[in-house]
Amino acid sequence: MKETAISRVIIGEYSRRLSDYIESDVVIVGAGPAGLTAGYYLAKEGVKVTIVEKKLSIGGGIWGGAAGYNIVVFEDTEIIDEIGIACEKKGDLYIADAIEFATGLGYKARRAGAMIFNLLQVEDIIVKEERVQGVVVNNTSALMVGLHVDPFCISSKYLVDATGHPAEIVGFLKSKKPKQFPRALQEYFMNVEEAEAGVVEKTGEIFDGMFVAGMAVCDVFNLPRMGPIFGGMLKSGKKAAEMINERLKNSIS
Ligand code: 48F
Repeated sequence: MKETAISRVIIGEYSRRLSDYIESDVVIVGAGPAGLTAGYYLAKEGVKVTIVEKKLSIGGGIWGGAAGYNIVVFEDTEIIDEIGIACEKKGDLYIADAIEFATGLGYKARRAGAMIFNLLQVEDIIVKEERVQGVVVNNTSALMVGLHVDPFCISSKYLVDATGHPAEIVGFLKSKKPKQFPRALQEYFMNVEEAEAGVVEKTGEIFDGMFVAGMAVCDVFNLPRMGPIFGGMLKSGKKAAEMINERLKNSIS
């Protein structure tokens, strides 16, 4: 029967992928611009990387541009050129179509080999021997309606919090280790120049086995917000990927 054949192939393939990636080198939480860029640069180097996204769609804050005006802005085109997104120079800035950016970046990350699981929400992390070792994952729909459903887990050598403004994954660490994370997870007033530079500078490992990238960096370090300018997000994702690539290479040799 065709109907059940379709269902069987979907269920079989999804289960195969999930059970393959249940032990990943890197787990990235959040498929926004920072997470997708990190995923792209890791997968390109052959790293087994899983991106977990709680929403149905990837792209995070890309889609809406500024207040729903779906244009995004960059200060340079280094990464955007590599991704293959068309840009137009406007004075000192470059603009791109938010829809092309979201879909193009997602396509590039997936094509490079990053596995993306959408509609799954990271609800906690695994910390053993003072090192982050993986994530606790549940079905977003079940969480949305408040069902009492137990989660499953994905292990990681390195975890990246790319959850944007809420810095949700650092929040789990903070709630259980308040002395190590005493600061409130909160951005400072908007300041584009400071935020764009600061988010890249502070991208890195904040706990053994756990990196932070993208807007979450601003929350963790109380840096300013920057609104719909995306270069810092891409550079932060790339920097996290390069740092993790380096660590993984060193652990092999
Ligand atoms: O918010 P988001 O786009 O974060 P980002 O990559 O980029 C920030 C910019 O979009 C913008 C900005 C900078 O110019 O101000 O806001 O740092 O993407 C974060 C993604 O993480 C998902 C969320 O649905 C979004 O797609 N996410 C958040 N919490 C979880 C999660 C979670 N617990 N589990 C899975 N996904």
